[in-house]
Amino acid sequence: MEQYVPKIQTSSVLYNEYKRKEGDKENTHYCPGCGHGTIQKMIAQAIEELDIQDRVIFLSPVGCSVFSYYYYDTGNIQCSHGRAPAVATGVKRSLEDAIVISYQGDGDLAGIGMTEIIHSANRNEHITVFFINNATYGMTGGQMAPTTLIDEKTLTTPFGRDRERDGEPIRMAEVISSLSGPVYVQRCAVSSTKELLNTKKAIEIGLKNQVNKLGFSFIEILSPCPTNWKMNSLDSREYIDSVMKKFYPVGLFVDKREESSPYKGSSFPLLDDRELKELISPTQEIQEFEPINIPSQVAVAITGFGGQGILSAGTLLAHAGLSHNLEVSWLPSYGPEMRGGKASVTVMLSNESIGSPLIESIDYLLAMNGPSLHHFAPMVEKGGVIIINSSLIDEEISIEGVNIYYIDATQIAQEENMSSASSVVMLTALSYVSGIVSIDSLIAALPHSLKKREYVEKNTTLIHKSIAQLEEKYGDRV
Ligand SMILES: Cc1ncc(C[n+]2csc(CCOP(=O)(O)OP(=O)(O)O)c2C)c(N)n1
Ligand code: SF4
Repeated sequence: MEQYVPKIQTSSVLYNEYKRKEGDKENTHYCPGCGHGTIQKMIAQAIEELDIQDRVIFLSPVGCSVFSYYYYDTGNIQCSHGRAPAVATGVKRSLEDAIVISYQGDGDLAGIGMTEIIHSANRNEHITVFFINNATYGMTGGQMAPTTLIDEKTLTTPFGRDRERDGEPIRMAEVISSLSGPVYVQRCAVSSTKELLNTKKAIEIGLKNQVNKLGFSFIEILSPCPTNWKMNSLDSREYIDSVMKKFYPVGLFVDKREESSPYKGSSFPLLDDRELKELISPTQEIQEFEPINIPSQVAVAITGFGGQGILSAGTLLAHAGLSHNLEVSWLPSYGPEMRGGKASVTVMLSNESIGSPLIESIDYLLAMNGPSLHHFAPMVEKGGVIIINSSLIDEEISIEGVNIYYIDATQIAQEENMSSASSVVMLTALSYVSGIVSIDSLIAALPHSLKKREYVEKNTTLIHKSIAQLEEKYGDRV
């Protein structure tokens, strides 16, 4: 096969070909002249020069740089709007050798994420933050940002930003410098060659501070957005030098590298598995059951509508998995409606650490109503299983390589005067057909999701009754 040769090799830290990107896989999605491309290339080069590629976890924000994971051949996490410093805190505290980069725009960092950045800086988290200040909300079409200059025209300030109405723009490098935590704060710019060289140097220092375990580094970079500024590339760089820098002076604000001693690691003791489980369920002892031999990872989807007990069934299954000493994840998904809207939960059970709770395919689908069956059935793997709530789904289906079971879940639950517990009948069927968790572990997990003793007893009876019906229909369980 012919080898792919990139047009321009910028850094080995950036992919040669952007395979995750849709369409054009050779060029980034940034507009021509955008500062993001220039800055991201310099960050990649600094990572390469410091030889830290295998340790970097790059956190991208919501904003034009949301797709940074298309480009960086490093660890990647895409964070909720403004929350990257909080995510970075968690990542760095659990992986102390990682080099954690929080890359954020001005809307993301100084608008919605102001709380996260202030507190992480104040705590002197050992992370590096690159703050890309283009004075506008680039991705959403150029609205006023907290950093938009006075008199600057944007989509939402067509006559210019007004000091009385909109307040002063926020100078983040100065705000961060007022805190005692940070070790290094610098403002630089993507404009002239001289500024670019300064920016490259500041990026290197910001990353090196993490290598040397010195503390929080904040690099603000004035960056062009030619598209929303309605300028060409050259004019937008000139605008940074002649206009932006007057309000946002470039330079060094804090440099405590000399007086900071390297971080020696957390003094908090790490919890072992047992202590962790007790912390999650402080009031209930988690019973231990025989380990279960499951394939390395099993994905279960419980699906239906709000009010069917879908999410609690997921919790029950996750608890049962825990008591078999499996790794578990629980990821709910539901519409804004309280009851009656779509609801589903995916639970992963695994013998190994679970990298992500997101699933691409399903091993066991518990379909509690027609629409959810039709929606999720195409995701079931060959060799997988679908369990259908035949009380509400009046059809028989056949999918090549997939085993289908039917159980009158709603009816069985109603006969016990427990119409909202039909999902427990479905879970019982899952245990019956798969053995991925035992019936005993399901029963033992009931007090974790049900507070009243009376409900625990009623659900236990329901589980036994469901087993009897399943055995009558399908024979002895696995
Ligand atoms: C919770 C939430 N609020 C608002 C938005 C809409 N939104 C997407 S990007 C963005 C602003 C991005 O601007 P900035 O952080 O300056 O980055 P840029 O696109 O300029 O690089 C906003 C408001 C959203 N996606 N999510
Ligand atoms: S809109 Fe602005 S910030 Fe976004 S990619 Fe285009 S030039 Fe860059």
